[in-house]
Amino acid sequence: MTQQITPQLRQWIVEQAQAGHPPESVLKSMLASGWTEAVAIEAMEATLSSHLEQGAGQQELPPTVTVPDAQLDESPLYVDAGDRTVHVLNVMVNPRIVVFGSLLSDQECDELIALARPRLARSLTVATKTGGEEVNDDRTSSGMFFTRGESDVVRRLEARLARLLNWPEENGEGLQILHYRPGAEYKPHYDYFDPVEPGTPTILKRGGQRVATIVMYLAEPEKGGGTTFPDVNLVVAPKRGNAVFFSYDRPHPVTRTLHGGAPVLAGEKWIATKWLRERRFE
Ligand code: PD2
Ligand code: ZN
Repeated sequence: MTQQITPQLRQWIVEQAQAGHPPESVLKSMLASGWTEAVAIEAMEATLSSHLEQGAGQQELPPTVTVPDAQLDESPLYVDAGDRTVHVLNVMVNPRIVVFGSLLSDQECDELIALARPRLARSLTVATKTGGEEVNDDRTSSGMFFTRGESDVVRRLEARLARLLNWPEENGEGLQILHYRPGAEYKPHYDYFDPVEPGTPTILKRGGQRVATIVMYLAEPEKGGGTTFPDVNLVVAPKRGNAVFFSYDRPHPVTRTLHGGAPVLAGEKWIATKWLRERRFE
């Protein structure tokens, strides 16, 4: 039986490319749904080249910007972050994802949790339609924000992050603390603000786009609760004191920075997240 390249299949292939999925993963999905390899490759080549010829592929990507990063050029095992030597555990180039070890001491983790606990409320996410905030079923944690420089431990950590990631402290949003109980999760999302959403221009007035995220693990669950990067099949284990850093140089899925917090299966997970903006965050 020959396999037909239908208009629906062509449309699906174009959508996958537009969503930033690399050809290998599109091919893998097609093989998994029963397409023979030769037909799948031909369908992808024919569809994407004719799509490009029609000019539809000329859709402009947002321009790239400079992003924070640690100085890892000489593949160091440790980085001097001013008041603390931070361990480099894993480094991925594209997408840029770095796992750091021992970024925080146990005492700092405990202090942040103790300061946050009485101020927790059900987590809100930015309402992209309006630029305000809303409760969202994709995010079943509870959390709070510290203001920048609010206490000794917060100031110390902010200075350490600025030095580690070579990015001004003032470009950081206030530190956010999140608490996940068993069953709580954060479904995969991008941290940048979607340029096509109507609320985005308002959000950008406070310091431009988000360009990087660092998620720091303050208390580890017994099972589950890893930070997932579905586009690259990566799960970062939520080990206390460690952190995962990732950057995105344009607000677009081509950055492959889709990420989520997997459901906590046992125990409790506490994290601190710092989002870094292009410019001073007011
Ligand atoms: O808790 C996490 O692992 C997680 C996952 C995705 C945190 C965030 N996003 C975030 O704070 O942006
Ligand atoms: Zn996130």
